Amino acid sequence: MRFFHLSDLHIGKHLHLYSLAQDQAYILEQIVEQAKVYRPDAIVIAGDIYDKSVPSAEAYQLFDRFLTALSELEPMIPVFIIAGNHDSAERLQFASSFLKKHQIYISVLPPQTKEEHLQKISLQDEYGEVNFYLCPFLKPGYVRHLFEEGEVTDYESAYTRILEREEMDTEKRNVLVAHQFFVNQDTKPDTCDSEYSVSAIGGLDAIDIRVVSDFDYVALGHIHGPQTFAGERVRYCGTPLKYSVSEEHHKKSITMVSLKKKGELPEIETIPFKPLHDVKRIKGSLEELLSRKDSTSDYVSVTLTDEKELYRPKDSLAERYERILEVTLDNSRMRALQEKLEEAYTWETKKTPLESFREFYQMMQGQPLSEKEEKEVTEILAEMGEKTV
Ligand SMILES: [Mn+2]
Repeated sequence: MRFFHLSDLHIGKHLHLYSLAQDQAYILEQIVEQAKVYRPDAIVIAGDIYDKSVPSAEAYQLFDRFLTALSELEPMIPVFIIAGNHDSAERLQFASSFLKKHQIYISVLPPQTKEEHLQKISLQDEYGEVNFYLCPFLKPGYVRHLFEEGEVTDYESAYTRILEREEMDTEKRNVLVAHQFFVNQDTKPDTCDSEYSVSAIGGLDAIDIRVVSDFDYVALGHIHGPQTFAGERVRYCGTPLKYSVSEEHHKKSITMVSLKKKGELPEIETIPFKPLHDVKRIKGSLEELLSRKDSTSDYVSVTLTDEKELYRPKDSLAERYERILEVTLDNSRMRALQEKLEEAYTWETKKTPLESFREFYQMMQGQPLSEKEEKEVTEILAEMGEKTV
């Protein structure tokens, strides 16, 4: 049996000021095309379908078009979807019973009553049954009421309890679809800038992978760079597109998992995505960057190294580069300014907030604070409860 593992589509996402609608439509079409080529037995999407809990009409249309195209494949390929932390349960659930008729299974909330269980779908292959357990993103508070007091104290205990009550048949092959922050003992996954909400609570959301050690494969979403644990048995497949400049070197792909017979490690293959536009950093003097021959339609983060003052460099760059995300300066002047700023913020310097602000103002404005301004700043700082003398 083989299946596609995808996650973190983040449909509706913008990269800086650019809508990625076209880029996303292009990538979703590739998923459909590759499904035609490889004929997987299932397609798994492990959360963060939409970028926002209230998706735009355009985002809905994109996803709708994608599901429609998948459902038109013959023979039909079942699709398993869970909600991530970016998705709204109600909105993702819309029409889910209708979708089930097209073998599109959507799970948006963990069990809410003692009778409810994780959604489980069983498929067959030559070695027997494979059970797919869909576990949408959960916080301890979502499930605490199902257990005795003190049983659920954190993310890890919540997850352990939720899986235990499934009484899974470990003689059979089992696949978990999940959207959480998993760690391997103390090894955390590599993160990047587009996951701003991941582990924002200082690692309290970490769940050790031994909690999922009974599964034959764990299809994860949440972390945006592809990576594996436990001999490829536990895997983050990553986003289908680069969603931040920090991902410029990521290789985005569809993960194709081949499950063998019970007890054997799954085989992982990656089918690379071809993005409509790449995301990259470029660095050099304005003249160098304007004379370069590389593609002009990619999303670029530009660093200019010119020492001399430039006249509206962004305007000149825009003639050569269609999609500029940001333009920053890296020359001796900026480095000196940066150093001074860092110095001003260093505790060792023991500067009072007012002294630091005075220096900052001088640096930015090229003149000292007037008496009146200094008085106002002093008052504001006092209000903030800071020591200003
Ligand atoms: Mn995500």
